[in-house]
Amino acid sequence: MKKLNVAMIGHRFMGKAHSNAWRQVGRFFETPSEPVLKVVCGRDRQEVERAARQLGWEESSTSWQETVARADIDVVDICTPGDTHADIAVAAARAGKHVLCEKPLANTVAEAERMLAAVTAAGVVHMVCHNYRRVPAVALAKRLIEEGRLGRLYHFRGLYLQDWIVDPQFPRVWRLEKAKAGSGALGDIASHSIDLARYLVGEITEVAGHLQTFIKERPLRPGSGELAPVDVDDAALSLLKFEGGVVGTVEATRFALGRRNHNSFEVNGSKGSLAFNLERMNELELYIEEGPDSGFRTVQVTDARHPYMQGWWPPGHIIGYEHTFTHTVLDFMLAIDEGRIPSPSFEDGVKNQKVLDAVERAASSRSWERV
Ligand code: SOE
Repeated sequence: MKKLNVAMIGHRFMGKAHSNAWRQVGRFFETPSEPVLKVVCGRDRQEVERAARQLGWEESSTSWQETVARADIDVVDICTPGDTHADIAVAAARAGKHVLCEKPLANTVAEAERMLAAVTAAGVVHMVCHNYRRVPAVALAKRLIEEGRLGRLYHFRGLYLQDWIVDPQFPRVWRLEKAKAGSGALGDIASHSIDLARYLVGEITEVAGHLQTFIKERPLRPGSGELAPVDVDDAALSLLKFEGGVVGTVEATRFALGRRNHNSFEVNGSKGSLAFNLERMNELELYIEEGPDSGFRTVQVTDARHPYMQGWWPPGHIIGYEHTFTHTVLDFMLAIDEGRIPSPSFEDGVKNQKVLDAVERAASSRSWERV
């Protein structure tokens, strides 16, 4: 079987998730090639060597520039904070590598457009890792909507709630720095809800928004007395208008105590509704209007006929968060083999970034803004 040599830049939370996906994909799905975890890249030599050992990479490097230029690398997988995505992706594309990039695609619309231009000019395959599209229950929701089972769509309601920074003593990590992360809850988690909204319902044309920062200064390091400013949003609220008259909302916050990773949405149409919550990710709530006693029912999305489930276990044997990354790299590999661009592509990444940008503009103008 031919080999697909992967270089991964970054090795922390997302690096761990992506490494697992590259290692597992060929063991559960028929892949067109065999992924080789060739080299992992990070800034600190000791840490990247440790990561290579633990995550299963053949080699490690402290230079992403040298890594993306290597002749034996086919794919560059970007798992770094947002401020470095554009430079790495552009260099990788220029070197002729296919690029998989963590979300949000970039920190600004201009950077995202620069990345899209580079991958398009180079003719390489590109994809943004919005992994939640590839939860089987979410892919089933898409299938049901496309089949017209919900009828004409009226509403999308997205909630992405976390609580990991409620404590004011939680340090000012990179995700709370605009220069590194671009924005706060908006880019980190509302971007997932916006991607799901675009995937399931269609393009967003206009937004109203509000951004709130509850804790404006935090310890620079755990336990340190030195404070650093928080210049990103802790919570991001938006009203959305879609092409075709659907209306929606997205609320994203890291201050919803008790909600650890509550990524949920509901779609309402003229014939039915569906609802999903990542914390019960093997289930889809489905309501189809069938007369006076119709009610929501829970579909367990674990049968071989459900999206992606043919690769895993017998019905009822549930899957988890990490599987969504395995499905993502599977679809990326199939697209490389077939010479097509998968979704979400960098073009989707640019469109997502434009919605994030419009929410920021709307929050400061206090009025509706066009995307
Ligand atoms: C942290 O807020 C985070 O890991 C996000 O960065 C991910 O994109 C999301 O999937 C889970 O939460």
